[in-house]
Amino acid sequence: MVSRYVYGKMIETESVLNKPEKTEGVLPYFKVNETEMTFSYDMGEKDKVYGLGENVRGINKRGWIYESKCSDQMNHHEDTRALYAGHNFFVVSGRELFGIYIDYPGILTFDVGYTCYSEFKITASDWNLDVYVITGSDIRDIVKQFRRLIGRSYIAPLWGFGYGQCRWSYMTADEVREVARRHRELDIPLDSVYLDIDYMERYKDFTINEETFPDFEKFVEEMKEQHIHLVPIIDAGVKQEEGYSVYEEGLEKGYFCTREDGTPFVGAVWPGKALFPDMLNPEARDWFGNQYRFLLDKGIEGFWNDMNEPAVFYTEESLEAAIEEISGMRGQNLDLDKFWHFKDLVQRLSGNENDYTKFYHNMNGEKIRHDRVHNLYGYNMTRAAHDAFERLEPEKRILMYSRSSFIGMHRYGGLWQGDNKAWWSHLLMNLKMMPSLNMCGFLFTGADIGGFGTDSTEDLVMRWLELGIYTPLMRNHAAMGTRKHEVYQFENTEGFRHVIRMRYRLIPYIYSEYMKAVLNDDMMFRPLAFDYPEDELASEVEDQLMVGDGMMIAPVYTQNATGRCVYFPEKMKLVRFTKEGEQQEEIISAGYHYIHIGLTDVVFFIRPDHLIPLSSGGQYMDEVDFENLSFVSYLIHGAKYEYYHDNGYEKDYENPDHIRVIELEA
Ligand code: MIG
Repeated sequence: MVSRYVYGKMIETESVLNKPEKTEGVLPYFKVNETEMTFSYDMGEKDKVYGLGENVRGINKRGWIYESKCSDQMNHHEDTRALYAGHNFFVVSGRELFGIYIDYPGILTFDVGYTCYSEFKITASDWNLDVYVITGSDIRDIVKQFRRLIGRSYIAPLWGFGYGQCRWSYMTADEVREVARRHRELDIPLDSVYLDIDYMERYKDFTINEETFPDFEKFVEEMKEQHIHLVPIIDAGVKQEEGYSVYEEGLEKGYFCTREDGTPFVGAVWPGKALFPDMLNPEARDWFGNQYRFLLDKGIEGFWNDMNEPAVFYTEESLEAAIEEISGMRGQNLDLDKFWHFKDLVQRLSGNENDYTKFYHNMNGEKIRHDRVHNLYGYNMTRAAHDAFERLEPEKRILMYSRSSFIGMHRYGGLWQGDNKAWWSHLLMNLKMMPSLNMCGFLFTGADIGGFGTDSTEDLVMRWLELGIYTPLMRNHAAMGTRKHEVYQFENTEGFRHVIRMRYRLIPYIYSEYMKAVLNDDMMFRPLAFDYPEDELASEVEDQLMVGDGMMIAPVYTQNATGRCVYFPEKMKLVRFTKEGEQQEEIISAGYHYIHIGLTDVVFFIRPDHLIPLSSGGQYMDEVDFENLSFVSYLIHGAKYEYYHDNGYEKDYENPDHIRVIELEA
């Protein structure tokens, strides 16, 4: 059951499509304090809190304080409060069971037993919000009801599920060709190579550097002949440069965010000074979306939207003020406090909250200061792209995912989990984030495999791929200046070939489970707690997941480990695929077991009376045969599997012919 409680008058976010009538009366569960603008809930000793989408820390969110404040977080750690998203949905499970969604475009704080272990306190920045309370028979049921409110999740094209290689600093078309060549030569499957900001001319959106990427259209075609898709990045900020048509046109039409006095707001990002398209103005959004045509016309079929929190490195005045203050320090004896302040002056320039109070949106004629609607920006950039794809390429599924997001954006694209590090802890974080993102409707997601911001190692890339083979988005990515970690940079070619090939063998299952999750408003990745609610040990497992209907995974996330402890909430079958081509199976009883998982082993577990369909693989998705399947199964009485398969490109998702029931007898 869903009830909607209304406080003040919310600025419309359009995250909820099917709004129920507002409920009169007192909000259940949470105490409301209008003057403090807070909601608080008394948590029982054993209460757990799930959800909040993209955030650091546990599957159970209790014990930390999180903020919904979309931020460019190049250096996030366990103590980071806000990542790139505003995902204000959670479920409390314990003495009581309920879900809450706070529909609110501004900054929110979720103190989940951080200040006081027994109190869950939510603080808003102004008192104009809608609160949805959802009750149901279990967590999954609550999630489904929530998802029904917010509408169906984005569906990616089949090739988007293939392995993708990215690196910030592929400087020329030849470097990109090299990635493709190495993969094909070594028989390591590949479906896409990403183009980071280096393909553009001076970081200008919707331009191509003709010197380094000559004859782009032909290049796209040449790659497609090898069944490889190029996926360019699009940044939120538009370079301020005379003669640059996107800038000039946007300026002339008044489509950029403005200062209070109506002049355009200028902030600095990659290209230096840039203007920010007013993604909240429907006309400007249409206009920005139409710009993608430049690349669609060149044969591009997928994009990733970056810097759309929006990230602002600095503004002219903030930079000026900082320089001014720093100049005043010249010749001074800087003691500790002053020195820290000096460092802060520069560090605080980027993503500065003050800058977010300096510009305005035109929302259907109403002038609204950015900080009040901050979390809607990336969402609406991606919506701009999506709506344009619907107009320009209505028949096609276009790959689209974004860095920043808000609930509602899940209808328009997926997301990647932002600038992680080549840390083992971030491999685990990738796993933990999958279910909370699924709760919020984000099904097409994954993290930068191998780690983005620091030097990676061969074993970390291998282990990360062993998780990545299950995540809908499977992309290896690294930052400029870090050690190269394309899989062919390392010695263990056979191991990498095997692990990535397993993705293509597993894809009939992964794709089928993804599509069913989308079409049934369900979760593809679930904590064990959701499937085994009566099992107290299962409810504490934070490093294993249920994937789809019949599978459990337990990736290795410790360096030099050759196995790990795995909790089995019930008897399951272990399946191990070795790089030598062996398939080993073993029945494991319920409880804790140490499971050997060699560096290149792909291991997963099947629940009783379930089956996993497998293909024979392929070098790219279009080579995979989804008809002639083999199965791994654990049969006691027999298994029945709903296999979803469409051609991966058309949009007739609901066609009943896409579902077939596969039955195996014991
Ligand atoms: O602040 O385009 O998250 O994936 O490689 C850096 C360069 C800007 C941030 C993205 C990252 C991308 C990088 N971008």
